[in-house]
Amino acid sequence: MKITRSIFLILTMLISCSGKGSNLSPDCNIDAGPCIKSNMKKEISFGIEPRPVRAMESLHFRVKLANYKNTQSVIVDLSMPEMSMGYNQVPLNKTGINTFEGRGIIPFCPSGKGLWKASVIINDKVEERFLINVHY
Ligand SMILES: [Cu+2]
Repeated sequence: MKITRSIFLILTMLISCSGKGSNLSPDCNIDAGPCIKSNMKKEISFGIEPRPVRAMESLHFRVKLANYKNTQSVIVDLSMPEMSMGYNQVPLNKTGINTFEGRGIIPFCPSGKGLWKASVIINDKVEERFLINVHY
């Protein structure tokens, strides 16, 4: 059932992937380890394994938070800048005091472009965006 859903998700993405893409570039090197962004005293660490990060592989997402209070939910939304890639959100489970983890897949984009945007959504609000390069 879960596999069927994943395949459906990937097919939907392959079909819906359209647009010319953008001239943006990665703002962090996800292959080197977790990326960290901070805003005031709040800090988000975002990591993906295994590295290097590849499309069409089962990926482990890990978000670590510092100075966030009352965190009810953490979701990673995966999209491509200026492209329609369909819905792909990975809900994370709390695995430690400030650690949230989950598994997901980044699909192949027929355009060949590997720039993905991972938005970290905390309590239904986008807190931070990471532009990462994914290998095909
Ligand atoms: Cu795409």
